[in-house]
Amino acid sequence: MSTPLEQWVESVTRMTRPERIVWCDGSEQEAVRIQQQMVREGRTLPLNQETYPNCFLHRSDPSDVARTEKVTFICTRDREAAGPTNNWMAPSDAKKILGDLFRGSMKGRTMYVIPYILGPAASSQSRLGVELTDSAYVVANMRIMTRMGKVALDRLGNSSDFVPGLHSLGDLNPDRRYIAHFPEEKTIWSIGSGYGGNALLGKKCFALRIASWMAREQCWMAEHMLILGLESPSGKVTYMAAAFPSSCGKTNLAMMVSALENQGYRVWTVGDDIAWMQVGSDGYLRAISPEAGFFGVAPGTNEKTNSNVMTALRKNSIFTNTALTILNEPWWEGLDDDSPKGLVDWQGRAWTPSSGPAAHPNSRYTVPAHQTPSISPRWEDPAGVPISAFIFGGRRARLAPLVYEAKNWQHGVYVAATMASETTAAATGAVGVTRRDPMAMLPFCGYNMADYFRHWIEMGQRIPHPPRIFHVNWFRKGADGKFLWPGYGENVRVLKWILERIEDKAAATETPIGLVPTPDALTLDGLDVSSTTMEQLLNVDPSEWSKEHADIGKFFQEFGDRLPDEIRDEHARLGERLRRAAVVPK
Ligand code: SAT
Ligand code: MN
Repeated sequence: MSTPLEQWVESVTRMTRPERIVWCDGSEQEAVRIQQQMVREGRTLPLNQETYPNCFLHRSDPSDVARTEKVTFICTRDREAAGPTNNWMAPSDAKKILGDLFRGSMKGRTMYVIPYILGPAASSQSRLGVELTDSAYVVANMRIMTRMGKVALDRLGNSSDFVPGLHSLGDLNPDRRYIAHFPEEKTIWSIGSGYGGNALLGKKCFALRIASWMAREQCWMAEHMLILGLESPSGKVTYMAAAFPSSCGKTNLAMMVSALENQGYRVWTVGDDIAWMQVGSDGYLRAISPEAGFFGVAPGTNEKTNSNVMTALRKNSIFTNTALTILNEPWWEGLDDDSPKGLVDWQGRAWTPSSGPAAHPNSRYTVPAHQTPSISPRWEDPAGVPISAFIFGGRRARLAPLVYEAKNWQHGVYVAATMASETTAAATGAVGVTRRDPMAMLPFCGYNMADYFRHWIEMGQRIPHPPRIFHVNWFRKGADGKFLWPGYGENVRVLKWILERIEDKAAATETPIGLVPTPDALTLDGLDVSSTTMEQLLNVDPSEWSKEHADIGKFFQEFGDRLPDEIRDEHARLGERLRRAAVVPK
């Protein structure tokens, strides 16, 4: 009798016709074989084995360098279940279109069977997936990003309780690229891309799109959030989870070297991208990171912005689409002040200053989490860590203050549902355009976002000790176009205020949008930011916010009647507060 997994592998084999099948066991010997295979295929190079032992540089196809949201589909029987913010296809149409592309797609290739666990191996919050892929690069990345191989197969046994994900490079033609999710069947089909979130099916496809659907069914939460612990001078660690759109500094925040370390404030990393949370027996929301590694943006990463990851990525790491120095080391813009001589760009061509960035703006490193000096001793705690605060944020050159607190859970859900950010290179499309990105989940929510808001409202009633909700903006600019806040390690000052709000120790002023720190509530000693700059950073301008309010109203119209009344009420209340603020002279 074959197991459900064996039966599925057999049916995919019949469709895709691989020349050979390799069941991944996760061993060291297997890792070496996969690396050799990648090098043979010609797109991967070993890096300097003295300074970057066991590290590789991979150059993806130049047309395949970021997630492609246009060809990412949620395939539910009822179109409304996917909602207005997702691309939708009927499951039968998707199976037909993608099935035609998958037919024979692995001829002459190896198909790898990758069983994996999302979350700590011993945690009941963890889930199983199996990815079938014809890409050795995907295997090498999944090995870092998940608990993969024998450990997963042992946990699975004869069970059918896993998320099957089928992936093939196809012919890498963007016209024949599709990433299709079947949440009702908990299945993923992806063809035509070998890059990041399109191809590592455990990441955004399962851990967010499929998991968000499962989480609604089973009363938990799958969120696009980093998880960090803030240690205070007493040694107590308070955990916070924070959502920002891709490429807005989640990894750097999660691994921050605190500017207040000499005062006893230190940051511990639990996860940098995704949080799975359920209500614990103690009444707190308990979070695990489903991932075992970090797939971070390389450009801008350096000793100052993230020294922890700089230490971590000196071994056992994969670099994708970075530049290469004559010393055979990876390089990217922002790594150091000058570009070294003799650089080769991300496409393998000799680089000159006139040829544009040497590293692709969305170039990445894949690094094992445990190599990070800031990794929390509890990062694999099977019970998860208790979350005391949610932090939402985006890139807003104007409008949003450095930090503010929502009045309560329901208002916090409104704040998160209305967040917006200027777009980055993490997805294909225009960069720098303001787009509304609720909970940073717009590209990752596997169902109708109006229902997702409802799920959030309902979770608030289920959590006896719900996290307090905050909004931050590290990216506000002055009239001269320069950032007002230094960011990075200095952001701990904002985390400290958040901690003190949780402990009822910090002062705040009520504004129409929420609670903003009083001028002296933030710890600013040792920081070179003038009081006028702080005023600008914390300023809430009712007339600008009135425009924002109108814009939010337009965004909500998309959801029609499905938008929860609670969100509608919060929107009306904000409008009312802004109107009052506009007529009352200061
Ligand atoms: O390409 S990924 O989705 O893995 C990274 C990102 O966009 O955040
Ligand atoms: Mn992300």
